[in-house]
Amino acid sequence: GGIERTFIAVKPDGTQRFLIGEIIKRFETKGYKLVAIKAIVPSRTLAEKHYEDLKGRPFFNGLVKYMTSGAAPVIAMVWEGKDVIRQGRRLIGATNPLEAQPGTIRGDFCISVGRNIIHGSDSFESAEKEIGLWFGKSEVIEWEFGNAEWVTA
Ligand code: DAT
Ligand code: MG
Repeated sequence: GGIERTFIAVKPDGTQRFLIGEIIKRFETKGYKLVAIKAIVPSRTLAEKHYEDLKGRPFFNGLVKYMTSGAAPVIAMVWEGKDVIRQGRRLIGATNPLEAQPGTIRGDFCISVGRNIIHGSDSFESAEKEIGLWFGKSEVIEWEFGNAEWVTA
C-alpha cells in the first residue's frame, strides 16, 4: 500500500491493436511514474517462467505461443507509485474481459480471455519476481516528478 513498483505489459494483441498509448496514458494520468519500458519478444523460457504458476492449465501452451510469436512485441514496463500493484489491477480489470467493468482497460478494449491485451502483477511477490525476470537493474530508472506535490500530499 505504500510506494511500490509493479510489472505491466502490453501483450502482442494490444500492440497490434494500437493500444500502447492508451494503456500508458491511463497509468500516466492516474499519477504513476514510468521507471522502465522496452519492446521485447520474450523467449519461450522467459514466457514460461513469467507464467510458471499456470503450468499444467489447458491454455498454458497457447498462452506462451501467443506471448512469444513475434507477430508483435510485448511492451514491458515498470510503474511506480502509491499502492500501484493493487490499483494497477483495478485499472486493468478482470481477467475475463466479459467480466471486466466498463472503464477498466480490459472492460473498454477487449472481449476474449485469450486476447486480453495487458498483464499486471497480482501481488508484491509476483511484482518482484516479474520485474527481475523482464528487466536488469540498470534498466529501471529512479527519477522524481517535478510536480510531485500536485500528485501526492
Ligand atoms: P491475469 O492476467 O488477470 O493475472 P491469470 O494470471 O489468471 O490472469 O492468467 C494469466 C493469463 O492467462 C490471462 O491474462 C489470460 C490467460 N488465461 C487465464 N485464464 C484463461 C482461460 N480460462 N482461457 C484462456 N486463457 C486464459
Ligand atoms: Mg496473473
